[in-house]
Amino acid sequence: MKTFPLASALLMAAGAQAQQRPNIVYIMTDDHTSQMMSCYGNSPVATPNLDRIAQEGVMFTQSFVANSLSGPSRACMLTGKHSHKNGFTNNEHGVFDGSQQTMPKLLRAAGYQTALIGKWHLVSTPTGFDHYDILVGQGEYYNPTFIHDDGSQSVEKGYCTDIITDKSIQWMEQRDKDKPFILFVHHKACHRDWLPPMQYLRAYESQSFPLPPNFWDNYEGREAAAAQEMCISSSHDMDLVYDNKIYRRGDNTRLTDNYLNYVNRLEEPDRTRYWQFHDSLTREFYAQQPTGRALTMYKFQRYMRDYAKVTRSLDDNVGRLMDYLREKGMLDNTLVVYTSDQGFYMGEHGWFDKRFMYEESMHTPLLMRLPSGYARRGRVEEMVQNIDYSPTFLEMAGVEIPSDIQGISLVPLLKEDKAPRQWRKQLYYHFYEYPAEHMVKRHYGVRTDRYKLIHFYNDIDAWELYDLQTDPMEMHNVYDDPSYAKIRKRLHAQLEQLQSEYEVEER
Ligand code: SGN
Ligand code: CA
Repeated sequence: MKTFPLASALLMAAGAQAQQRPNIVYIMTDDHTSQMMSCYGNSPVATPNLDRIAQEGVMFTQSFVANSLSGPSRACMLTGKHSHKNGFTNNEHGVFDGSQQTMPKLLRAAGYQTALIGKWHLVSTPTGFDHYDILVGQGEYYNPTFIHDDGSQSVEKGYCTDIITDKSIQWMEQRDKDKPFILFVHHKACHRDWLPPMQYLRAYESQSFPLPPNFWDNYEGREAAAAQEMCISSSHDMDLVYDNKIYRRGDNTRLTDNYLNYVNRLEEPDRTRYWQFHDSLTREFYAQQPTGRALTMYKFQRYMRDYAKVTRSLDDNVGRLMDYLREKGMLDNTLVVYTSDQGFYMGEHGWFDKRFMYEESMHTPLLMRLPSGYARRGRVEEMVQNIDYSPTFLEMAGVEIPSDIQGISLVPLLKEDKAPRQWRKQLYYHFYEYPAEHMVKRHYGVRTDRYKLIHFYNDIDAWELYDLQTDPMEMHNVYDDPSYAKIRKRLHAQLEQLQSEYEVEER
């Protein structure tokens, strides 16, 4: 084949330029909350590999989701739009419309290789990816089934967090190294029912986890908070067999079959090791037979220990992925993002799960290790939301941000090692999945740096207002407090402004 020197020189230049566009490794967990990350402070478990990303890069302290539930949060991230615009408002009735504009599609059209590995959870077949290898629905912890991009399925041996990391590294190994890429690493961990990896089966068992100060909340003045079904103390909400793994042969709770099906995916000798340990826990439990508050305390400790075991393997695997990028010399030209599809309650208000616009679940961890050319380091205190990820990645890749994207690019926060003078002052939130598991009522609202206004609607009509400065645990609804009348009026106006800006029809 005849080559023309000028044409090949141009092609090489284009290739070199293409390579300069940063790669993006986007690691998103399921339900990993910042209370369980040591870089955020006060965590009862250490996450040294995540801490290292925070030390070498930036840690967002005011990072939030637009809708605190898996599918909706993922749809917001992929489209840069709120739920009412991307159409995926809730897990139970949603099917993501894969024909719409998404950030991976835009990056792909601009020459990026795009790959997705792990939890997808948007029901429809993924679109916009050169390669995908996804879990079925919520996925399984042990020997999980994967759906490959040729439509076939297979059971993969091992623990899901390890497998997702292995597959991510394998994909990076065999990718076209002349092109930039975005890789979505979507873990199942730390989603319910927190089944431990074998190497940490007995870890954290002697550790006693402190109760959050508002664990025994009585929900006074907060009707929707009182009506939820996500209490650690309730045997209906947190199941002793399924969630706490206290099981005697023949025990039959609402979720026993699910529990046994998940555990029985283990093969020998792991299955025997699993049962030896959990049989011993069960014997100890029935020797003590705790009741009332003692039973709740017992369930809390079990919950925290299982979550900690799952988290530790997540941290190990992030370390493994970072080692790969470091060894290959890729870190200088790669944006690494660590986030979750939402936050989670670790006993605050007496709860597990998420959904509410209250801090622990609206907040989501966000760490970034920046490619060269981005000077910001340390804590970033500006308010950001998961609809911002799409425009950020597009801008970093040099792709024009479509005008219908509702999030804003975080590039101005990251370029210089100082905060920009102007930044957004308020965030919009909307949760739709009701009636449904955990029974969190529909609500929407506005959050500013200091206040939060929430409207619970549908089969209820209740407004709540919190002053996060004086009441960071959101225990006192001051909506009807006359001393907040002016602030309340201002927040209503801010909410209306957001609803009109985002073209919310249902108000
Ligand atoms: C499952 C869980 C719920 C959880 C939802 C949504 N129940 O239904 O506890 O709130 O997922 O989670 S389970 O019995 O199946 O474990 S999400 O992160 O996917 O939105
Ligand atoms: Ca989730």
